[in-house]
Amino acid sequence: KQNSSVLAFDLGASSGRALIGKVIPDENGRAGRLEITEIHRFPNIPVQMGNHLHWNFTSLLQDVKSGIRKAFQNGFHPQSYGIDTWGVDFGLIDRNGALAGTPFHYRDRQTEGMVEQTCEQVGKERLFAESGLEFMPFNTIYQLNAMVKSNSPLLEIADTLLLTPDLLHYFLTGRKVCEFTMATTTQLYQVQDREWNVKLMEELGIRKSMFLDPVNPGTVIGPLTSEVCIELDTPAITGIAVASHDTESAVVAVPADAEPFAYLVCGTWSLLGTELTAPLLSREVMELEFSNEGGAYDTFQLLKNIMGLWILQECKRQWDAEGESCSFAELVKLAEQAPAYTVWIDPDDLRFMNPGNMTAAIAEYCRQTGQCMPEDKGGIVRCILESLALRYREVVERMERLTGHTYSGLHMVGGGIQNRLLCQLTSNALGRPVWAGPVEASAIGNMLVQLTANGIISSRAEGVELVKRSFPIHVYQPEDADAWNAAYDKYRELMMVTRSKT
Ligand code: LFR
Repeated sequence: KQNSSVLAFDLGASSGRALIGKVIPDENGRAGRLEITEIHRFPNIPVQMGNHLHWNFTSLLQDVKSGIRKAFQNGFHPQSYGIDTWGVDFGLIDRNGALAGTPFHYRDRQTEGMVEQTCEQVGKERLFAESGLEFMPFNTIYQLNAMVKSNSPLLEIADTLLLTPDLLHYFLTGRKVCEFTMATTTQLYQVQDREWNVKLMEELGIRKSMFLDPVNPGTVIGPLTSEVCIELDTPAITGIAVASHDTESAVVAVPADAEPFAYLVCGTWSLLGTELTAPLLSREVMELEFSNEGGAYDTFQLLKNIMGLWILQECKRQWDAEGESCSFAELVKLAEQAPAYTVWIDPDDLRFMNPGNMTAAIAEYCRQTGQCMPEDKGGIVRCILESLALRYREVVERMERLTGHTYSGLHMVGGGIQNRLLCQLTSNALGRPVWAGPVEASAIGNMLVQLTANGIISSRAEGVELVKRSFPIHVYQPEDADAWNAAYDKYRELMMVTRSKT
């Protein structure tokens, strides 16, 4: 009997989780349903060390190990495991196989000013045309350029660069790989030719020998090392390189019927996009700030990175620290009662990237744009959620301009859809339905790629059908069309004035 369960690790910027996915056969013995069970959940808290913000990598590795152990302790026998995480970040391995330094967090300040400097060095248009990526300040290229410019000795001793999921796999299996979807988040990868951008690396003084040739999602990495098996007291299950960029794993689990479809992967970040077979590299794509990221099953994802629920998470963190702690559910309740259409921010204004004091950053934005800062928590949360919803509409309309398609609605997946007010406001702002679900999209997409690699399902389409049969979708229908259209016009005007100033 074939083993039809797999273990997925999905590491997000605020927490990580381990889930078992088990395929329940139908009466014909085919994959009928996917049953998921969470076996481990752990916080992911970055650490400020001196002047830099880092991931607590050793603790993340330990939690992944605990997840493997717990899977077996709970009576599951997964055949394989896969890991997906946020993009762009990496660890450096020295020639003895040890980790050199502690991986930087993408919100570390070392990249401030690096987009401008790098574009000056190598040319902005060229950088976009070759990488297909928007100029997010944290992209790997800017982190490495910052290290080059600060003469980081780590770069001298680095033998291999491993992106976060690959770094975790390395310490579990002893094998070094570079997974394709993560490689495309570095901005050092040439999407058209599908190879590392060696010339660009040379021009920036980044050593090409640190980069391994990418492997496709679904590639078997290898079994856990015997040391890890002894430590965990588990069998040597196989590590599989899934679509290890969390956004790409989430896309695999979007239960879409129609093609083409628009999706929003909703978590700390909001990734709004659509699926293509090849990258779109026109000037307009660059100007509208979209990216082409490599996806699973030979796709490219045309998507826009939107600041997302980070802004709310940071306000909450601050209120918690001030002793006024409130759950997300309570905050959303307050927002429901707060007055509508009063004040908005541009969620993608860079001042919201890592301001330390988020409510002060919002207040400052309001002051500079001639708006009144909301008076209470409910008002602030309302402002954030409405601003996101309006921004989503703006980005959907831009995407329609780029692709020439009209999307009949928006699929929302990821943890952020538990915020039902956000889903409803998004539907309202768009004037179209929102189909919300599944919540655990990244973990599910991670499982589907493993199940394909293990021969339990035979295609991506079969995976999508499995998702549709296994997880409920909540439909939101648009409300208050006139009020929202008026709000959108007002928002656009506000953005036009404020963006030209900032
Ligand atoms: C979402 C995500 C985004 C990426 C951001 C930073 O979790 O992976 O796709 O832009 O994190 O890496």
